[in-house]
Amino acid sequence: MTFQAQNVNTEELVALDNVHHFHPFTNHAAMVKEGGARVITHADKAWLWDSNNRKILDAMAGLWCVNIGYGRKSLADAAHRQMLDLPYYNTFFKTTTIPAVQLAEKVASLLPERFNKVFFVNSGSEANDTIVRLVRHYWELKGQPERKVIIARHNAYHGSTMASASLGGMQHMHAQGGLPLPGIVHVQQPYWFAEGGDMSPEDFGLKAAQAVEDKIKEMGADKVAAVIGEPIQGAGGVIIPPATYWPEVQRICKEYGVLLIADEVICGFGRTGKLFGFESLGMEPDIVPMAKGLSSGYAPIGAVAIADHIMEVIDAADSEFAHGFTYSGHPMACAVALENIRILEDEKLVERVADLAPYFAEKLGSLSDHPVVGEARSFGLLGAIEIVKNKQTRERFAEEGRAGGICRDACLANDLIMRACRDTMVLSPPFVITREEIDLLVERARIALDAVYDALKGEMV
Ligand code: PXG
Repeated sequence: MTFQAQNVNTEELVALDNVHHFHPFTNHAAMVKEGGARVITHADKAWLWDSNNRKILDAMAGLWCVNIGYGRKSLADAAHRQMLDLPYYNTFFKTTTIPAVQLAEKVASLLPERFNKVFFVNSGSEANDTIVRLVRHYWELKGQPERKVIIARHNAYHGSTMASASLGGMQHMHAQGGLPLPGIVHVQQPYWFAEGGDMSPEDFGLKAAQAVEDKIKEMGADKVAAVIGEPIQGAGGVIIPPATYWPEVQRICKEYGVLLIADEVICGFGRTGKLFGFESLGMEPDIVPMAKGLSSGYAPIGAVAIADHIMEVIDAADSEFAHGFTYSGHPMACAVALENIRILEDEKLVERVADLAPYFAEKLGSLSDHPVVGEARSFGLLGAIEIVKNKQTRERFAEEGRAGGICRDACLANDLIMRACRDTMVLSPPFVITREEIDLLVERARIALDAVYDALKGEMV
């Protein structure tokens, strides 16, 4: 395959990267000691190439985002055309642009009827920051300014900015920068494999939902603004809640008049086999943040869809929402997102996910017989493999993350990208992955699990 940056001097690039490039979520000293970063040069469909010309199966679709697969020329063409016509103009001060209008209308048309307004941002983090300000502003306008508390879940991921990392339930993130912000509280996650003990998944789902009601009562129902959750937690380890969970949380939110926010940054645009995760999991959200799948990662863009009953309060107050970004509704990013959605629809890629899901589940499930696998689960094209020391008791290996790290490194050595969330391996392949590529993925995953077994079997007695 040809690509623009031919003849890469890998050594020189890596040396410069080590000196000048501060990577996100990276232990730099350790990365440099191990020889530095891998240089990814080009990609096609579900495959990446690095500067040493290794061809790698990307079972993570980048970072859960390149849903339509790499190498789509029409998205590059859409960006090119838009940048020639109008590379930038803002959407503040009563101006708009053609792609921003078209994308707002398109996104609204994909959502249930009650959603007609879309606020544009540049990332999932910005979408969730926007929501913290929006829901508090909404309750102030509604004459209930004391409703400030937002309930989130432990081990959730909602982004990396101050407000979105506060909504997230990652302790190692809260430990840096004095988080969470006041008024953001966390409750038990619906993670049956890790926390369900002897309960049936259905009973455990109800128990985890009860934690939301308990927290509402503890904080005072008149103090709670909203509950936020990913329909399926992604970065937490592809945690698929029991079927009882979201309908019960939904019922509780309705009972106490609390807004429900479905973070669709990973699940949105087809990953669960329906357009949005809330449709698959039985939620009826009032606000929907989205990003990644909106443009399949081809351009940085996110959005927040807001239900009519919230907009009515904002409009009736005749007040300005004092919030926005230079690049809210960026014309190039909107044009790319529109072309991405056209491809999703024309190639019926959401239907393809639904169609592939049973095959993916069956193949992934075939790994459950492996001695270090406690569970292999999936929903749509989201998958997880739980690495354990004891299959019966679900006990983990010592030093959280060590077994996962061994597995991830063994995958890479074998040209497969599968991410480790502590000791849970996670998968989120592009929607264009083929059945043969799923077979290969599972074959390579098994080899990596063998490597974990070889390294740690001495601890399994
Ligand atoms: N919500 C969810 C559900 C996410 O998964 C965000 C919000 C934040 O989006 P931005 O665009 O600000 O990154 C995310 C992002 C990982 C990983 O290691 C996951 C994400 C981002 C980076 C790394 O799994 N999810």
